[in-house]
Amino acid sequence: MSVPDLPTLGWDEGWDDAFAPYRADGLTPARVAVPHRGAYDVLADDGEIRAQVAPRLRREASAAELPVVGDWVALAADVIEAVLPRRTAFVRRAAADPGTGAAREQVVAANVDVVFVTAALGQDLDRLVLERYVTLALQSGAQPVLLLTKADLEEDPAAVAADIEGIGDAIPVHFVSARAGVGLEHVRALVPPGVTGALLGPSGVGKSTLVNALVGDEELLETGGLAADGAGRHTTTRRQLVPIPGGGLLIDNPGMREVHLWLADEGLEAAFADVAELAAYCRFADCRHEAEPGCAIQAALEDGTLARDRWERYRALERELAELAERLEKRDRARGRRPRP
Ligand SMILES: Nc1nc2c(ncn2[C@@H]2O[C@H](COP(=O)(O)OP(=O)(O)OP(=O)(O)O)[C@@H](O)[C@H]2O)c(=O)[nH]1
Ligand SMILES: [Mg+2]
Ligand SMILES: [Zn+2]
Repeated sequence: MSVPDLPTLGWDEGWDDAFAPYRADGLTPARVAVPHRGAYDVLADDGEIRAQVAPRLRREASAAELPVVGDWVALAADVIEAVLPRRTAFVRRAAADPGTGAAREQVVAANVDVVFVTAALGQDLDRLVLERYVTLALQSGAQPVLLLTKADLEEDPAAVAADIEGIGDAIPVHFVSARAGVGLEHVRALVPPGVTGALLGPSGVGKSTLVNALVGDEELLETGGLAADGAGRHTTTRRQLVPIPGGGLLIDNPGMREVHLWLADEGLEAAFADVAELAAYCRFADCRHEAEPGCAIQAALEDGTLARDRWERYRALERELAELAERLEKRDRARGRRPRP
């Protein structure tokens, strides 16, 4: 793989400013492309390097501060001495620390500009799941785009488009087929040189196949078929940043099953900004939006300002988040009681 120059990798004046102190120390910038166990493939001005984290950084950094795919790092030869502050980050909620009980966060990808929320056509789309992914994308700070794959399997794209209208407050929607070579230009246009995109979505929707099509190498990333029962299996097992010839970068992710684990309240509010705004007008600050007098949500449902199915989806997500929080809390309590080694 030929390594693009730093600007194509996303380096700009802002990064340059952030890097000034490291440059003064004689360090050079590089971008993390593939995290391995105990090592990282990083892309630098002079090519791809297998780098290690400096023992001092490993000692002093919290888990969330260690390099992840997409991070800009400061290198001394093949040693990562520092991670530049992230512009955007996908944060995954992990189980709380059994010792302190503090909530732990795991950053899985950094400095992503555009998140392609992917779903496959030719089967029913699950609005709720798509909304979850969009919520997650918003939460990371990246711009979400809905990417409907396997367009060659869909007879009525217009009906599908109508079906998913309004998800996440009107984010862009594109249809692609890696197999038929359709719609690839939309992805290319959204990921020009210097821009980083990430593909997010369930297993088997064709994320890796799409990256291969954009790179023009069918064998670059491993792709797989769905199991006969349609359950899908994970073909991709690690995150990886791939330069697109003539364009920017795409991060291929393993398909995610437990999307809900990634959700946080702020993401929910961002995806349902209209609901949050309405709720601010309820007479009681702790309004449950059921039968309270002066409930702005109920009023909006009655006069049609708020669609009932949108409200129901919001409620379902909210319930799910509450259940998740409860489950995590229970698990953490159970772990907290276990004697520590
Ligand atoms: N009909 C059709 N099939 C496709 C298309 N793109 C991918 N596929 C097929 O879908 C299956 C899954 O593709 P992958 O690219 O491995 O899917 P993935 O999203 O990367 O899956 P994970 O790595 O498990 O998350 C493969 O059998 C592909 O050949 C397409 O545009 N049309
Ligand atoms: Mg894959
Ligand atoms: Zn209310």
